[in-house]
Amino acid sequence: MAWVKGLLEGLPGAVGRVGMPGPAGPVGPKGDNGSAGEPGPKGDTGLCGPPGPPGLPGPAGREGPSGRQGNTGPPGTPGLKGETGPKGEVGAPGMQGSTGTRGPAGLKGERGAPGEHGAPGNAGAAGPAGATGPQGPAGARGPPGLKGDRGAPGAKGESGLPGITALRQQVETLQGQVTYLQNALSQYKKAELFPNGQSVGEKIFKTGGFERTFQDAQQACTQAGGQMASPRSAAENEALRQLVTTQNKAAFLSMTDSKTEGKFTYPSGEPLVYSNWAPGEPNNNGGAESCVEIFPNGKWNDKACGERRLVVCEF
Ligand code: MAN
Ligand code: CA
Ligand code: CA
Repeated sequence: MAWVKGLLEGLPGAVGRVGMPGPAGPVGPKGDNGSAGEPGPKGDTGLCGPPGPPGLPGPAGREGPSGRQGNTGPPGTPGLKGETGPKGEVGAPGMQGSTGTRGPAGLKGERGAPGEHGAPGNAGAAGPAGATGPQGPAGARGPPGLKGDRGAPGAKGESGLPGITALRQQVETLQGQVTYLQNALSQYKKAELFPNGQSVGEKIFKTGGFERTFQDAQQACTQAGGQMASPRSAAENEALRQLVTTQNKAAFLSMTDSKTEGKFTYPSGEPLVYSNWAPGEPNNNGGAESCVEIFPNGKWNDKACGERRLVVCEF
């Protein structure tokens, strides 16, 4: 034992200083292989392979459009002459004939009344010369003169009054003419009102079918001899509604409150005698609504006059 030896040989001195490191040892043995690394990136695409065999034929395409129409063929031979048409309608009774020619001269007139008293005869020739006496008294009244010549014949007298039979004939003719005109008028009215007009009472509403500002609409109606639509009753409003519904466009009416805000009047200045405002109207929306439109439902709305609305006139 070292310490035992130490005890026997005396106390050891102090520990000396640490010596210099020794020289590097020999190269150690080769270590174990490390673990496998991450796989590398994918390689580039290879070259294109050879083309495959051709595919099967596809189904037939859709039928093409039909070709263009051929040219017009040559005209056919003229047809046979048509049958004679039916007899025409009976014509209207003729108008009254013109005045007849002057009648023959009248019978000779009655003998005329005696003529006027003849003028006094001329003074007689002077008597034989004698002593000049005083002038005598006036002589007696002379005898009546000779009868005057017969007067010229009088002008022809007026023809007598027509007989009652002739009058009956004239009335009958006039009745026929009136009936004819009534039927013709009713036919023309129907044709005229289809499809842009409506007749109600003695009034006719007619639309031009176009839209205009109030001012232009007013001009169009007055120029045509009418005025803008002014329904003055429920019946007139209903007739107008039907017209507006057919056109499916709101139309302007003639009335405005341009003169006094809130007081609508006809063009004559007369206040409304009938109205059919929509709920809440007139509201003078935006402080600038002086005209009136009627909707296809027949209700009215005050509206700016500068808008364009269907033109409907009344006659
Ligand atoms: C709304 C309402 C009407 C008005 C119009 C204007 O429909 O206020 O009263 O006239 O707007 O376009
Ligand atoms: Ca107004
Ligand atoms: Ca309004």
